Amino acid sequence: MDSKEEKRISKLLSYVLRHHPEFIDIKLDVNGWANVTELLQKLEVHVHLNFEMLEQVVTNNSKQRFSFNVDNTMIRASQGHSIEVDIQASQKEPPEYLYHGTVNEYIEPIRREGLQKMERQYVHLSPDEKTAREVAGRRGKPVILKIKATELASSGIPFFLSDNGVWLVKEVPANFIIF
Ligand code: HQG
Repeated sequence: MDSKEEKRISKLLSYVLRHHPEFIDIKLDVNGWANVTELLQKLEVHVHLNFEMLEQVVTNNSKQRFSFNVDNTMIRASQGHSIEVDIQASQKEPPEYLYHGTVNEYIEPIRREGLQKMERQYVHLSPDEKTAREVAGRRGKPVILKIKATELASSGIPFFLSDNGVWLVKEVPANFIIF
């Protein structure tokens, strides 16, 4: 399997495990886990995948988007869900600043309403500017916002850290953003 094929499978997994499990008629548990055997079976019409190939996709994934449970019988996306699942990300004190990469056209509404989770379950924040730049690059020319994370946490908003190092928060009011 080449990296192009890995990417295609990764995108399909993201689609199913974060947004549309019903696409292959699979159910995720409350914590977002899918049964691996069932997943492989039900993906069959879209892609021929065995466990070793799935493992390769999970291991090689640049952002470690997916993880297995301890005995490899279940798999889930580590973050990025739009469907309501409890990924049990650990609540953690953030560093003083975190970063969010966006694009110019969203700046005006973000100034008004702050950062909102939009279609997802959380606003995603990056630990460094470089990562934020990559996130924004999906949409266009990056605009990087600096978030006063410690201050926001002190105001009572909990911060969570996903298994793959993405900071998650329900919202960031505009007064905690350095534009
Ligand atoms: C923007 C990818 C208008 C926000 C990435 C963003 C990330 C607002 C977009 C992960 C707004 C939402 C998440 C407001 C926020 N008004 N626009 N009030 N508040 N926005 O995709 O952070 O590759 O849901 O700036 O790497 O871009 O899929 O969030 O541009 O980690 O694994 O609304 O997705 O990961 O877009 O990306 P998204 P995001 P994967």
